[in-house]
Amino acid sequence: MDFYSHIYEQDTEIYEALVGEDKREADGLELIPSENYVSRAVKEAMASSLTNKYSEGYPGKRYYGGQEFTDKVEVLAIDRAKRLFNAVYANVQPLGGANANIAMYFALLEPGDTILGMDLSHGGHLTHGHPVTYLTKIFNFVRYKMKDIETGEIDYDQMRKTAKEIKPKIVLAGYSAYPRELDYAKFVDIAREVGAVAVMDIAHIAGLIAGGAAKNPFDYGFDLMTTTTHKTLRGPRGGMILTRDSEDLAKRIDKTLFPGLQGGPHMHQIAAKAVSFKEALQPSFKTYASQVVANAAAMADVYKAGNVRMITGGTSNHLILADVYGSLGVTGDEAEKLLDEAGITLNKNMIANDPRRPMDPSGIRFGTPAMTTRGLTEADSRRVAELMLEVLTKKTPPPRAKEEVIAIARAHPIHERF
Ligand code: DSN
Repeated sequence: MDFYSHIYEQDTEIYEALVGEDKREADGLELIPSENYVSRAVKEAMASSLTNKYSEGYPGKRYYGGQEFTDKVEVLAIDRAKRLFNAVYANVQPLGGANANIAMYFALLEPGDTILGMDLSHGGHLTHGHPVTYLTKIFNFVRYKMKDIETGEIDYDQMRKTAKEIKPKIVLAGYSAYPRELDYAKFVDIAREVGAVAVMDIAHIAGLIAGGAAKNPFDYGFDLMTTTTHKTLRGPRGGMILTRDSEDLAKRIDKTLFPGLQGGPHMHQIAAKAVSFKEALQPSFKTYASQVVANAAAMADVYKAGNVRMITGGTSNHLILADVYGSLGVTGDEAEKLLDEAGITLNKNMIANDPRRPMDPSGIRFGTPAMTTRGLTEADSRRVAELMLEVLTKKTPPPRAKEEVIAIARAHPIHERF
């Protein structure tokens, strides 16, 4: 436990919590689709001296001295991000995905302007206009939905009709609980027809895009993308904004983020982003990204064979949304707790048109980014899915389920590969 030797000396309570979390991660199977395991190199950058430094501004234009190394770090992060996503501009300072989306709205809109985004209950994100967010006090969000929950097809005709009526300034694609690819060309067509900026929130699938296992929305004409860096992209917790070709948009984003919204950038986090982007530029990351998708498909096969309803009928990306209440009579909350007891972590989730409540919905959401990092393949993924269904069907996790989970986890150490 060398990594924590100083914490051990001076703060036993935090030391115990850190060691406990390390053990939980090592011995459990992490299926929350927005989580991953960073490399040791990314962790080292997060723990570096750059956490001490204030660097308000941007490379070459800072408000504080001593920026010789911070500038180097931020320029490298920006260059690598641009290469990963074929972008002309990247701002790597957003502290998280929500911050990136908030900056994007303030850069592109005036108060009262309208955004057309995906409904949360159909897969969208809180920051895409859910009424509980303060964003809805400032901007006018109108939401689109799926036409067919069983296939995941978006109602593009209705979207076009709505867009013509409400004249949004932003047509927003992207999601946090949608298992299919979107028809990007249709989004861009609709945005162009009404003079809106086409924005895609790629937070969940950034790693799949970077690794070539999902389409790049920039190839279809999207103007701007926001993302987190810690999900499929496997970097540190954080956010980022990218543009395809507009210098003007880029300048507006820079100014809005700082000094408009944030203070000093977290330079240790930016160094860690740079390290993870270099990892994602390697050929091995392509193998990783396609394995994430193959593993999710293998799990969906088992759910399908077990007659468990999946929203959109399965998956084309890294995540699955299963209607466990409708199919197995166990609520999302019960399922989350039962699986937790067996050492499998995932999250309860509302499904489209859910008759239940957010704290105890009908669904569970799970995915493969973290377990694929550990080296699990399709056969392991099928076995994990079978174990999940066994636990959910019996409604009491048999002790051997937890033993098997621990055995699978220990056979695939988190940092064996990098
Ligand atoms: N919390 C993230 C997720 O789990 O998808 C989104 O913000």
